[in-house]
Amino acid sequence: MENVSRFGHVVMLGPTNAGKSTLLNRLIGQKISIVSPKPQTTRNSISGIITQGDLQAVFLDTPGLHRQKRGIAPLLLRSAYAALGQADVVLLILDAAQYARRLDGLAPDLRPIVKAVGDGRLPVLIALNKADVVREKARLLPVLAAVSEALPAAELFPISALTGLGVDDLLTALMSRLPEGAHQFDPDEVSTAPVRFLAAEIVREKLFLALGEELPYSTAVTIEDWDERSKPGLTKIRAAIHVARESHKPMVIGKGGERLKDVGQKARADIEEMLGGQVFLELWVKVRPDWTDDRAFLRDLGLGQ
Ligand SMILES: Nc1nc2c(ncn2[C@@H]2O[C@H](COP(=O)(O)OP(=O)(O)OP(=O)(O)O)[C@@H](O)[C@H]2O)c(=O)[nH]1
Ligand SMILES: [Mg+2]
Repeated sequence: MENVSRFGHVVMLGPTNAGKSTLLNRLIGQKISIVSPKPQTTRNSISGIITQGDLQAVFLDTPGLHRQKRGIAPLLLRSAYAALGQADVVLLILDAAQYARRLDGLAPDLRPIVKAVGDGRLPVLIALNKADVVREKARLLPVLAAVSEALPAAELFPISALTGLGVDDLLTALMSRLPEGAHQFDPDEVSTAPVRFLAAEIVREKLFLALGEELPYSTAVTIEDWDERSKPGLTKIRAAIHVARESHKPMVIGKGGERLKDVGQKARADIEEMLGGQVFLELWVKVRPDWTDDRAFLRDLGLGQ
């Protein structure tokens, strides 16, 4: 055990869908950040706090680096790079399985990252995630070689955020890179995000999983009402699902309201687990035309200035 107190921010950066949020949840040991197989799931920087004796780290899960120019993608990109301003340690997460199949996808993904963190100012650790899917481990070698050529000072860790493989070693290495400093949170705190925000995120996750390819990107969720007082042990939550067009509304609601009901049931179960109590969750769908261009609303969502 070290005697010196260490504290710092670990910024998790990487291409979209690499498994950043899955890794954050694995590190914290509970679900804080939402996960889906679709790209651009994470929209805000989500914090998770880990305290191990004299060591305390705030992990910031960021929106994936995505080259798309449409919709809110550029905002998400800006927010990911903005998080770097707070970094004491950088954790890059790459989908090793994807590159093991096609190394040619690696260079364009790495270029902006090298530009942002390759100056050697901050310690950089790289998690080559999804190692569980790479059956022939030899396939990882060219990926390792390419990454260490691009970022020679970085330390590499093949891991699986899904199975936990290699994650303990990665965490030990990350915590040992923290600068000296006083802890800023109670040891039992797991996130700086308010539970209301996390609840809205849970609803958004269920929507991402329930909806097709395009629609998730034009939905947003806000908490309209949160009542813990009217009945002890019960939290009544009213959440609005914002869609960009009238025609999206029936798609979210589904035939006979089935889809919305399903989203609501799944979200309620997760929110109950998070709050450790009973939840009554009411969802309603609101049309907010072209909200992805509405700066004031984006600000309310914590996106953009
Ligand atoms: N097989 C496997 N799948 C993984 C692993 N880590 C994450 N995934 C899957 O990869 C998909 C994307 O995971 P996320 O954690 O949402 O990825 P992300 O990097 O946060 O993505 P964005 O928020 O969209 O940038 C999900 O379907 C995860 O279940 C892993 O180690 N192995
Ligand atoms: Mg994510």
